[in-house]
Amino acid sequence: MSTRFDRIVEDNAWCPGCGNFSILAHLKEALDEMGLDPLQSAVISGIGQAAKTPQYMSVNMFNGLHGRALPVAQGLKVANPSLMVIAEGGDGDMYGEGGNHFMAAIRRNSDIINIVHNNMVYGLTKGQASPTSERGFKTPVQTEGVHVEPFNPIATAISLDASLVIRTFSGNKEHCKAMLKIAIEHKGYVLIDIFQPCVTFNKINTFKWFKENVYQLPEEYDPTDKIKAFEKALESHPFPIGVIYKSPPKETLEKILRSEAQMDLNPLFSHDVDFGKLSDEMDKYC
Ligand SMILES: Cc1ncc(C[n+]2csc(CCOP(=O)(O)OP(=O)(O)O)c2C)c(N)n1
Ligand code: SF4
Ligand SMILES: [Mg+2]
Repeated sequence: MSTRFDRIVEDNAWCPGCGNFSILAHLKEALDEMGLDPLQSAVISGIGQAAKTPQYMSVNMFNGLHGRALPVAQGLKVANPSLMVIAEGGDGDMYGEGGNHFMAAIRRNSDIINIVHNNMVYGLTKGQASPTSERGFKTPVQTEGVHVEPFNPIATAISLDASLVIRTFSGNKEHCKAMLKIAIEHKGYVLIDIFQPCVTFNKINTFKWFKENVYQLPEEYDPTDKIKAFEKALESHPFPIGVIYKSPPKETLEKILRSEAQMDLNPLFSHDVDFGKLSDEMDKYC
């Protein structure tokens, strides 16, 4: 299916069969079907295989340092709240190198969508353990297997009262697209952790493994019940997928900062500039 977010790319660096292809396709279709304008959308990423996603889309993009997508995405949203802003990357990028930014972004509640391709491994650097690698996972570096329990992003996000917390699986097109649409629609910070097989460096958590180790939350599940959400976050093998937690409504970072500065939510470039005042200010530094 073609979308307005498609970009013709001669060289795609992903391995054939990688789950990243599905996430890219689901995201482009979700954005297109929701009528979003590529010129009014931005995808910000760091480093890694997942972080290459915006390079394969027709969209405003910024590809920065490893683990540093979230601060850029939040700054962009504050400067131009009319943009739809996505911060996208892998489990290493967002939960490891960018772990501090992950926690800060949840607390700040900027209206951004934080998409994490969770393949439980460092793909780009050839298969070392990531924060979400399971205990016992053997790699060329962790030759005797990972010694610690995996980081739980869902429980962490709930504990910090994230505005919306979602988990889905790249191999379930219908579910993944539906969850991406809910995430895009939501006002406030959204974590959408997407299980994604890395066919080259993770021979344990394969497409088949994920399929057998996830189950969909039933329709009657209430994501506003924080205690129940915590219980769900702690479940594993199988892992629940769906909207796991939704916080009570709260103000976004950009709204708070703009109201403190007595500014509306229009982009900075559309504000009138008082050049006389600006000139007076500049003169102070001469
Ligand atoms: C500060 C810093 N540390 C380490 C690296 C090396 N590095 C690049 S990508 C990567 C791992 C990426 O893993 P993940 O974010 O899970 O993405 P994937 O490739 O699995 O999609 C690492 C360790 C780096 N570029 N910068
Ligand atoms: S190394 Fe893994 S994550 Fe990276 S492109 Fe290949 S299959 Fe995908
Ligand atoms: Mg990874």
